[in-house]
Amino acid sequence: MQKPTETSKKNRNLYLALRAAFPEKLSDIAVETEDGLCYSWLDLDRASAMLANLLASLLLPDGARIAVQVDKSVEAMLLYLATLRAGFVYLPLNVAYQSAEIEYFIGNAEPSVVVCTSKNFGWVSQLAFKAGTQNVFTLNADRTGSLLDRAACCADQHPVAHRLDDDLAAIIYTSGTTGRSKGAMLTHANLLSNAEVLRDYWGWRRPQEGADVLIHALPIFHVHGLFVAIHGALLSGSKMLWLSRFDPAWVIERLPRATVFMGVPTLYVRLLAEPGLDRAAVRNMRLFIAGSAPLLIETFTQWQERTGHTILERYGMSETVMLTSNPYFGEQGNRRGGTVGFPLPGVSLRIRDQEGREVVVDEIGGIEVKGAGVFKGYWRMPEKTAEDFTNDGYFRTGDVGRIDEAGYVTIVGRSKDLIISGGYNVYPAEIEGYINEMPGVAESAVVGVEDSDFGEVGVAVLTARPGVVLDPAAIIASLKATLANFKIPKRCYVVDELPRNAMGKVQKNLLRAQYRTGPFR
Ligand code: MLC
Ligand code: AMP
Repeated sequence: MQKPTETSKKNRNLYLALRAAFPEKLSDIAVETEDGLCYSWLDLDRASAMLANLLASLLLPDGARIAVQVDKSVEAMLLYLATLRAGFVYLPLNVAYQSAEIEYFIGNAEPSVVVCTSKNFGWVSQLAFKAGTQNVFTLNADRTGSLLDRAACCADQHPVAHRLDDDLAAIIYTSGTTGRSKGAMLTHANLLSNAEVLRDYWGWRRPQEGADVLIHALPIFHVHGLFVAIHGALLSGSKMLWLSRFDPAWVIERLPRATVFMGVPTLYVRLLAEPGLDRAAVRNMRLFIAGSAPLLIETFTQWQERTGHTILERYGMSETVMLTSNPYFGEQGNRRGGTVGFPLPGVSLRIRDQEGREVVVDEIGGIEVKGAGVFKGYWRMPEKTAEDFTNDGYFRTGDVGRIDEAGYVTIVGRSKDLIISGGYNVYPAEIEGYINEMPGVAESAVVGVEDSDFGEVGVAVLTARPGVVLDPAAIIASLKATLANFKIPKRCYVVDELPRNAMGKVQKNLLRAQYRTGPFR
């Protein structure tokens, strides 16, 4: 065994790096909420210490998972920081998930602590206790709940737990093409290295350099809002104007006081629909960043025309954090609409065809990546992990793209059967699995079709068993009772048969073309 070097033994806890970047004046405001509440940098440090002390007092095993399904709040962010600080593993869950989905995550991740809203405590605690979780706390957006009550009795100083580069910081569940979600294991080094690269690449300004102000309008249970946005602000000592949910009017009201905004394309589409979005509103803005789903060239161009700003599009995923970005600094090149820019420093990105040959300039193939941000593997799924990495250590993203002569990467599609709707991933296999179980259904196919608001939405096409008459509205209602709302197909059709190719495989491309438009039926 190799003897650890001095560097490898150093405390590499991500919180330590974030804390070191706090501004000197800890009494300055770090976060301001939409209802005017202000948190200083000292408040962030003390409150996360109290929560970390609470977690530490529970005597949890090493590597314990802290599963959190709560509404967006500053306290939820503090719980994330506290989890890092105490050295445990943060496991955020979309608030839209319902009981069957939560049961799977809790069963799979076996968290030692579950934090949910008081409204959901009944059913969530039942599932958690059944799965062996010993601690269930509540946390509500109005700062009530047992988590904060208990933390109020804890000390506000906490020594940051010693963690190495390779230790887990978070598990982010991403849906799988087989219908079952996989937990992407991200380490302290994955998250810190990516945050540092983005700080430099996007020119985040420290307070002494004119201070950035970020409008934080994204949910904090995914990579975009939790890591890219929060780490970016904390690592540069920038203030956040914190919105508990995206409301275009709230964003526009805050634009004159802000310098950075991040959003999925739907947020830009909805902002463009607001008459208040004009050059005066964005006069102090430095940077608009988009990602998580393809940004339409129309949105990119309209934004330029309306605001005079060129959106910077970047590309990433839960398993890898951020991979590519259009340039911020002019000397690196222009921001090109329709492209996701260049591989970020430290990211090795290649495109290979189906035979595994690296393609030439402008040729299309599967995107594979390697780099410090690439995750450690899927939680308790070694076979799936092995399947998704090449023999020489590249991660197969499942995205299809090309690189042009100047080095810009363009994503042209996906080899994985995935719908990205308003920045959320929806795996058709999961929805089809539920539909196929419904009485009277013979088979189903869920496909993604264009949508002007969400970019893409799901449409379900199904066939009935002989002699059965199916009601599409009842199918949708039944799905709504089981699955997170964003996964529900927006339209549903019952047909005599699904189109198949010579191999018997359903031809989803034909369904996509056929059901591109049309009423719910
Ligand atoms: C809401 N609805 C959606 C939806 N969001 N339908 C499809 N796709 C979505 N994304 C539906 C609800 O089911 C509901 O339907 C109706 O819209 C209104 O719900 P709502 O909750 O009021 O919606 P709204 O608040 O308007 O939310 C829309 C949104 C939200 C765009 C603000 O979806 C959002 O915040 N998206 C961001 C997702 C994100 O952060 N992705 C990052 C992933 S990280 P009904 O029928 O029930 O009324 C990643 C890696 C990377 O991808 O590169 O960043
Ligand atoms: P997630 O699993 O939620 O992290 O989603 C990751 C996926 O989002 C990627 O594999 C891409 O398919 C998609 N994605 C992220 N950013 C972009 C982008 N800028 N353009 C197109 N697709 C994107």
